[in-house]
Amino acid sequence: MPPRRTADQSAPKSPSLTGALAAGETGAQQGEFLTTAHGVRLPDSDHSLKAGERGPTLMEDFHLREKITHFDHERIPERVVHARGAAAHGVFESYGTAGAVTKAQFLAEKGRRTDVFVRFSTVLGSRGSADTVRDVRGFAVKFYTEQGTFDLIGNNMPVFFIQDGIKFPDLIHAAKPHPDRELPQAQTAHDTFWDFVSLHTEAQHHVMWAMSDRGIPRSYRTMEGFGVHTFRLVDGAGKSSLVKFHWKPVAGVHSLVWEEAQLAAGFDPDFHRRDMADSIEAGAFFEYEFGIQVMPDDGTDSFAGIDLLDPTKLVPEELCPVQMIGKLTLNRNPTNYFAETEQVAFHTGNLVPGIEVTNDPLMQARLFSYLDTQLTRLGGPNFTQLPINRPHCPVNDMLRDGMHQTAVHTGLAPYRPNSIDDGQPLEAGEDEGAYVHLPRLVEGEVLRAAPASFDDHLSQATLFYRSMTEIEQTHIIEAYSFELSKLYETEIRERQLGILADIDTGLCRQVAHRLGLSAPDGSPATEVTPSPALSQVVNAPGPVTGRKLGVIADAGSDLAAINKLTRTMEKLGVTVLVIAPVGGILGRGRAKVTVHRTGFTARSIEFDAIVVADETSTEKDLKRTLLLQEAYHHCKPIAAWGNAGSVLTKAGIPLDGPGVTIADKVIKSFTDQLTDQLGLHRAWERADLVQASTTPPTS
Ligand code: HDE
Repeated sequence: MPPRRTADQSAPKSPSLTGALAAGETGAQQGEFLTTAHGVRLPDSDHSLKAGERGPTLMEDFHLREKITHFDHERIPERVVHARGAAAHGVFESYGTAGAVTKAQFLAEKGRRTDVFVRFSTVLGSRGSADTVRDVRGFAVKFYTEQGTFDLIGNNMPVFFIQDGIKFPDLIHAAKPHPDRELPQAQTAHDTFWDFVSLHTEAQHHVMWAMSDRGIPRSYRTMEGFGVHTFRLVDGAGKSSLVKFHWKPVAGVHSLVWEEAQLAAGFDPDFHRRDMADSIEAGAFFEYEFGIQVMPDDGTDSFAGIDLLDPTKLVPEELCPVQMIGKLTLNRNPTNYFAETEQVAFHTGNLVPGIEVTNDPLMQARLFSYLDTQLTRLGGPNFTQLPINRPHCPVNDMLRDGMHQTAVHTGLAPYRPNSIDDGQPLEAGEDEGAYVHLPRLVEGEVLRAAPASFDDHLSQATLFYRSMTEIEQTHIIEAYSFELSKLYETEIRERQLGILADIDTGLCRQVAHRLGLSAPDGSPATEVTPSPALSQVVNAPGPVTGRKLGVIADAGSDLAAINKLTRTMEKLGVTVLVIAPVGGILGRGRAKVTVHRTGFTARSIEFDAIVVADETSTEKDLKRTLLLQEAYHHCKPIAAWGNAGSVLTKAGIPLDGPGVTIADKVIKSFTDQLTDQLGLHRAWERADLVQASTTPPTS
């Protein structure tokens, strides 16, 4: 066995540029170890050239050229939008309940399992941007059904910024970094974005969602998804219903707080993708229920006065409940990021019999864009043959040739009708599973104009804001204040304040106050019924699966109790990570505990709750104090047992504070209370105490 290299030996030496190799110098052996005509000695080569010998010329050295040429072309254009993404494979299992409204087999048949690939993304940032920026998240699902591929390319917000697809390039130009200095990266807090949305008031409902906690999800595991547009489901008898698609995370809907999101962007820009990959690897799969709101297709394309073809509007769940029709489980990480996550090509036109689009003008533009964009991104029309894009059902089409064609087609007559190849391929009929659009009556004039029903731009922004709890409203106020403070142009700030005045007087006043501007008068919609289903704040503890608990300890701590706590929490699906001053193992024998994070690597953003173990040293430790104060400041559950309460006291955390659990020992009542606190996500009752203040709690 060759001797192991030490760290400082591992870097290859610089190549010698002195011409021919001297006797005894190592040169090319074979393949990529060949020397160049310049006599450059490549590292790691153990074959000697004799004095006076030279390696082949550059042109002759085909190994080098092949390798460098391939390397030079490793990058493909990143997505124009949604460039930053992370994905997972999984399975969708149907409850069969949608059989009443659609003939799509993968939905209609109870228990039928369909392979899926899901890609989550941010919209604005480039591929290397941070996961936790304030932005909309893409939630794109590819169902590889036996009737063909169905792509549901949705977002984590149920509405969109614009009503007509022709404005999409304008919206994205305004939201992307400024064209002169190319900044800011992955952010909406800049002049061109707010210029656009304050001049296009139809964007205001979506902007309100983006300014809410939905813009900074805790995890892809705790994020809802929406199809946004209204779709048409068709049953076996040709009856049509209008539906909105929903993904409901089994782990509940939760977000970061803004400061955490900012810290994570620095400490761990891969926060969401790491969380998903690690969890799936550990067997803590991500689960979502699939649901539909079903509305009658009565020819009006509207429901309860809401225009269903207007993608800036939602249908409150109180008016039309979401019915669950199946469950999605993400259970396998991609093997190769580029081959799968980067090359996956979603297309709104990938539909299966029983699912159709509607005449929503935004959707109509998407039907063109998703196919077109792949021609540049994936270099030609055969991207559907890439393994990740290939349907999982047989395909027999007459598409031929083109860049990167991998199929070896047989037959002489790729046209129909033909009399040469026995008339093959034949066109399938509807009874054989062909996709046949439901015939629809079209009448009236065709105009480039929006219907009058698209004119109401603000009433659902009002509805959303008024459906929030007080703490959620505070977060919205702070988000608007942050973003508008970052603008250079006061005129844009004032224009946006004028719109806020027409959404909600209180919201406008609060934001204006923080900007140091006066609040204009407005006339917000009066007849708005709040939809409590839009709020994320829970009153009763929800599931804790996938949550992360940090346990602060050191060599002197009660290690047996840490192991007991770990066993209990892991049974509930919670990951327990032990944080100690330095790495390694604490204790020995049965009571030994592995250290997962140290004072150097632990940061509060990683944990949903923090516990301090009994007998942990009370010596001053600034890193530990910061960890606890940050978690307390972000309203996370905090706990301690035995004498560890004094660690909290020294960090300035009141033992009787909201969301603080104290016990003598790790007993059931202690872990139950901690689990309940985790299930509530945050101790928001603490917010006034720690967040309204400009200084964190001090010792
Ligand atoms: Fe997209 N969108 N979009 N979009 N979109 C793309 O497709 C586009 C819209 C969404 O993980 C692109 O393959 C237009 C709404 C997601 O690969 C592009 C319009 C919704 C993803 C494109 C819209 C979305 C994309 C970029 C207005 C929510 C990521 C590369 C007419 C319902 C998919 C690509 C993935 C990606 C165009 C509007 C969601 C350029 C023209 C509304 C989740 O084709």
